[in-house]
Amino acid sequence: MVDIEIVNIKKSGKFKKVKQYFWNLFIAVDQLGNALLLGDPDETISSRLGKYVRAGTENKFLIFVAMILDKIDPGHCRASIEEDEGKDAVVKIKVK
Ligand SMILES: [Ca+2]
Repeated sequence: MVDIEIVNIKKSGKFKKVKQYFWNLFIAVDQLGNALLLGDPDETISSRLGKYVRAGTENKFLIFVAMILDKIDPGHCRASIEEDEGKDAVVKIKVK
């Protein structure tokens, strides 16, 4: 006979760990994307985008992408800015 243990994954605390695991992977992929786009490998694309917008970029593509993200999550790019990251970017953000 086979014993089947039914574990309530939410109550066991494993759900929180699984969620954290996928969130960590999402951040890692986001930062890999930023590194591939010549940014700092420790900064998310949203942070970098937020800095470009704050610096007054006139790049229509960047403004468009930021606008889409802000439609999904109001204030997303500015709220995502990591002030302590960006120093290792290959292409740095010019501030006016
Ligand atoms: Ca970081």
